[in-house]
Amino acid sequence: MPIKNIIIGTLLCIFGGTATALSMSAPVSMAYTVEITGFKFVPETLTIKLGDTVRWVNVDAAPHTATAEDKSWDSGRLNRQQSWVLTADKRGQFKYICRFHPIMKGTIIVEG
Ligand SMILES: [Cu+2]
Repeated sequence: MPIKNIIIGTLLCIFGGTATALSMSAPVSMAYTVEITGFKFVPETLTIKLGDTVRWVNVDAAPHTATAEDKSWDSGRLNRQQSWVLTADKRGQFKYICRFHPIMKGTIIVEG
């Protein structure tokens, strides 16, 4: 094998490795799902990071909402098979309810 090819091969390995390391350390946002089923939010408590998204999907026949107790966000009415996505842009612990059935409670914890 000519020496030139060996050098190019080595360089590709070095840059390939660097690219992998960079992509592993770059922030990756995660997408979570909360299923609304049986008049419950599942999971009831979800811990995520800033920039992550949460999708509420209503699989019940009854309509529901996901509404922050402090009213900072509200899915509005979600009929069966409808969903709504929230992007976490603030740290903290956010309790939420269903406006139609306030006994339904959930918590989203956003860490930095
Ligand atoms: Cu409800």
